[in-house]
Amino acid sequence: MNKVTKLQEYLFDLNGYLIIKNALNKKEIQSINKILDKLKKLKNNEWYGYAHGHNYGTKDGLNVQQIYEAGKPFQNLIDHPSWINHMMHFVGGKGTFDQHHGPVFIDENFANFRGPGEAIGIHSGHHEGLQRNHYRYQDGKFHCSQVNILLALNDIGPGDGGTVIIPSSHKSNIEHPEFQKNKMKQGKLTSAEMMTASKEIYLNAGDGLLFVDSLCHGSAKRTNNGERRIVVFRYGPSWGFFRHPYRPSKKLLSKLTKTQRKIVMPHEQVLTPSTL
Ligand SMILES: O=C(O)CCC(=O)C(=O)O
Ligand SMILES: [Fe+2]
Repeated sequence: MNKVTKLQEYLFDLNGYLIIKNALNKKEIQSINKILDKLKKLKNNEWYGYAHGHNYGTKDGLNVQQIYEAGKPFQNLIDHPSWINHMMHFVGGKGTFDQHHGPVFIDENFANFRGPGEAIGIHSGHHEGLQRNHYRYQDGKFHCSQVNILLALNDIGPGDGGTVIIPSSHKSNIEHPEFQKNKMKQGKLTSAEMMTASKEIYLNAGDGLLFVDSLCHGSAKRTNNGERRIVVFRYGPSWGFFRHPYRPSKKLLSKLTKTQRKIVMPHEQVLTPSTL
């Protein structure tokens, strides 16, 4: 399992993100892409087993929610050795209440396909003060509410619609003046890549962008032909709850290791017998 280095701790605190090179090896990328070749045919609101085609109604491409239901290559991502230690470290709470029912919890996991002309508008930032995605460091420990791993399944370079971040905005107190919320609402996206101080992240297939969700981020508009493929897993404390009304299926739960089960469903329901 990859350990968190002192330099990674420093950079994550400073910038709000890290890049994990070769988080997935060639074999893993291949087996994931083989399944994604089938899933890309899904339409919004169509099911593939327990995985669900989904879209926010903007031009941000197709999401396949509950991607951990789509086969073993995705199940393996739940506690993948390239980043699981980082998630436990940055979500924090080790040995406390926060980890009473499990090391961390995945509240959303999906694949995303994005084609020409598509992008996701810029969102988040510390100025919003949201509990769900906040960044906190106190007394030598991290306590983040949501840390994401965004995995590139093909190379993401200029024109491919890469993720755009505003480094260090997980600590910013002021909304970016170029953040045009109203335009976003109208479906006219602020071009994240045009914003002052933004950085477009280029990744090779298999690299992972690990970031605290309060970092202001979005993506560049894809101008190249073809598609961008990513998978995102979001981790938070075990007491968190699912973002969407999806739950892991019994079939999936029966296949997972004990640790994986706790990460996708920290509690097994306790049924109190009736005393009547
Ligand atoms: O599609 C992207 O590059 C960004 C995805 C995103 O906003 C997220 O994972 O929170
Ligand atoms: Fe996001």
